[in-house]
Amino acid sequence: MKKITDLRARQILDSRGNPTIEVDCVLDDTIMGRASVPSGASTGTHEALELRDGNPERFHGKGVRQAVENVNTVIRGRVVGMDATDQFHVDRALLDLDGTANKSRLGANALLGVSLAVCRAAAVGAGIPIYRLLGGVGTRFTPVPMLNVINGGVHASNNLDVQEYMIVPAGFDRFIEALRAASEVYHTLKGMLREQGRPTSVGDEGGFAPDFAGNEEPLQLIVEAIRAAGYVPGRDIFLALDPAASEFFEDGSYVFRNPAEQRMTPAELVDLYEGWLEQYPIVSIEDGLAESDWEGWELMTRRLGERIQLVGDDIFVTSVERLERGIGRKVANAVLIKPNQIGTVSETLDCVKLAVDRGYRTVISHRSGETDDHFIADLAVATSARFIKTGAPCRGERVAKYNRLLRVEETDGVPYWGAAALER
Ligand code: 2PG
Ligand code: MG
Repeated sequence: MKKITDLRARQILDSRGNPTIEVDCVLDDTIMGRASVPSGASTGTHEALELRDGNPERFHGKGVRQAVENVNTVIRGRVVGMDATDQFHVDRALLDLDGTANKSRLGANALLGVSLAVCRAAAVGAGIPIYRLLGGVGTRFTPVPMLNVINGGVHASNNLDVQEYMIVPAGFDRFIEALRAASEVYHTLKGMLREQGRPTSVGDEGGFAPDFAGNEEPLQLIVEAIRAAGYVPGRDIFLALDPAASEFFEDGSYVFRNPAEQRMTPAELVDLYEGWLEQYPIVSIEDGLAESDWEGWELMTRRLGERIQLVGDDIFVTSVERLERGIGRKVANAVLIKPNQIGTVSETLDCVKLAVDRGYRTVISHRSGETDDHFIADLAVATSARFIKTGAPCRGERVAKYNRLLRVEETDGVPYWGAAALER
């Protein structure tokens, strides 16, 4: 037994310069696990509640003093004395203590900070990495990264309606080679933008964020960059999109504003995606439709679900309940996994398990507001997830996760999913 002897939370800043919560979990007065919590911008309505102070005089209302205090008082009082290696019971205790459906009493940010810190402390105490603690001998693969090289939507101040344009270097034998290719394409793309006299400053997730002539232009440019970097699109490197469609869903229509206002029915937007699939090597679309548009999602899954991966983010919010509903209605064929959408490590693992049991793929994901904590890299390896998306190969908080995977590959020799990740 590794007894939790102390728990301490504090406010730190995330990658956008907003407050977030960091938690230290101490075992037997000697071992410490530290973790911090990310924060979304295009958050789903059904996500667990991120507790913010709402005091306009401090951090424009985004302070997390109350969440910090919740950890340092009521949660500390309950969790100190518990066994850190018993993640399930620690998480149960957190849920009971909160007692609400959406973690609104203590805050999902407070709960997740504790859940993650306990998990890390248990791994440190056991002298094994988190991916071994959570994955055991079942740990089989390192994931294929989906790197967001062009940012739009609410992650940038440019004119793109589509939020994320990702490159997917699946056609390599090792993670280190895949990451190298991604970095080379990223820098080739930067050179092309510079040559065109366009800004190369980056968005929240490290992708470039200039204005574009429409939502299709980035696809053309990325394919060109892949070629110019010496790789073959559709063989070495593929594309993926996260339009984050909940953000442009208005009164039952999908509204693009670039280059001009275009109102589309769900079927028309699916037509548009289908056209893109004909022209570009796109293997995955996340949140192609909005979180509340279940009928639209059914239609999109019928039309595109056999051809590509359709990932539910806002519609599932890492919730077993919502994913179950989606599986029942034949909606999507993959689920995005974000621990802070649900609030504890155990519930995150429950959602992964449901997906795996029912033949849905998993994509482990960062948030647009991040810290240098690389827990999700371990989570991806622990669960042998096919994919991880954690931004561009740029910005410290993004590369922290990719660099963690490099180390895992080097020290443990866990094989790369590679092209097999794209198989049915
Ligand atoms: C998403 C995420 C991460 P955010 O929509 O998938 O890329 O964005 O964290 O802003 O919700
Ligand atoms: Mg998303």
